[in-house]
Amino acid sequence: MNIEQNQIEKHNDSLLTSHQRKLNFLKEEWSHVDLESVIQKLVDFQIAIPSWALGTGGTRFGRFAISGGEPRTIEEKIEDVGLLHALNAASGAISLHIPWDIPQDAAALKTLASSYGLKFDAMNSNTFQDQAGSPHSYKFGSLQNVNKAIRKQAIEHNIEVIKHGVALGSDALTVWLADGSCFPGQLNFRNAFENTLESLHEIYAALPDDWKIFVEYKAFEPNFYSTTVGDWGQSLLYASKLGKKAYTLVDLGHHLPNANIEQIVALLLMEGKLGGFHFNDSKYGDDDLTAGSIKPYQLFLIFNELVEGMDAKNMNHAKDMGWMIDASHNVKDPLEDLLQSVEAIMIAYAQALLVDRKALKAAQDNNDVAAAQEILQNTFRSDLRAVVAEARLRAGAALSPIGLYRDLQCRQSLVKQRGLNTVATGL
Ligand SMILES: [Mn+2]
Repeated sequence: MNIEQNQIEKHNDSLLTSHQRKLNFLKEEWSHVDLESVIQKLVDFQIAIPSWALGTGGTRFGRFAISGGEPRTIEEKIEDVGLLHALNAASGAISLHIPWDIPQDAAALKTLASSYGLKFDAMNSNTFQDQAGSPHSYKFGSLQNVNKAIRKQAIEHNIEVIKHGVALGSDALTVWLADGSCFPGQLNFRNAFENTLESLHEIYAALPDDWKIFVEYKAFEPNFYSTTVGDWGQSLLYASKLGKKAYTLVDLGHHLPNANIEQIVALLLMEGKLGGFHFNDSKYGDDDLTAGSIKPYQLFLIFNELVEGMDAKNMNHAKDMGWMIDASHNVKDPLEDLLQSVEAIMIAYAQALLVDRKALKAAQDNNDVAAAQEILQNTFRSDLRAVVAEARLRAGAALSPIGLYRDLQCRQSLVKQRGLNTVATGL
């Protein structure tokens, strides 16, 4: 379904007085900083939506269709991201997954996406499932496999994904491997690493010059004893050995419990090797919960390092990193959930932009621990929702994206259009 501009304006008009009151308060509170440049950075910041987050996710215990109206095709997935982008003006890209979303007519898809103001973000390959008709199984790994023919099949799949991406105007490939082992003795760690590196070299060689490859790591699951790209150190090893087009990708849910992700981010940025980011939140493991729903302070601390580290390298916050949500939902309307994730990310980003860096540096140089904490918590505890809403307003989107989504009965329209029992391709 399409949202008309006048529907957004009518919605915004109804909330404008209250919004302006909150914004004016913040303008006064933050009169010593350039709030305009913060708002502009928020307008520019875009977070890609993965095609697999638009339908109902599942667990290994089952999958409950919740809301109906799930997108059945890539075209409908693009339409859903277009709907999100119309509501929040911050979801201007879609990330496709092959083979769940094989494009039949790339030119037509590009036209459709740009009609919603969307670009194609990083392409995702899949060697963690066996595909119908494939001669070889990935049961014992893909790029790491002891069998060369299986490695070759996985390499060729990744090269195929690059080709699809080139046709769509994407410029990055994300490789996440389920490869690893479930029991001690199953694998020779060094051989698994070397096989994986050799396979990645072949994929790297097929990358166009202006492309990046992101090597995503994950501590455990589906393998439970070892993972062949298990942590940021292993990912950085691969990325460093591969070359300048290779980067590490941080997925917030892919760490062991209590890992200091903000420190990982700071050091990867220092090395110029942080290329992509997957947002989600978790309580216990790779829970794929809504960004900011469990640990909002951690999300802020991560953004604090992202902003500090990117500024130190003169990087463009909006363009020099692949930002994406990676989540999958079992109990919420996936579109409402994505709106909530984007909002949480924008708030954390806004808070990080407002950290008093000069004062923080002075506190650090003086070992003034209490002052350093005060500085960080001062912005974290400020309610910046009106600043984020102002960015949306200026970009022509809704002051309250979820409010408008519900007022316009978007889900009901999608159910009417697509039916109650549609199932999105993917997980
Ligand atoms: Mn991920």
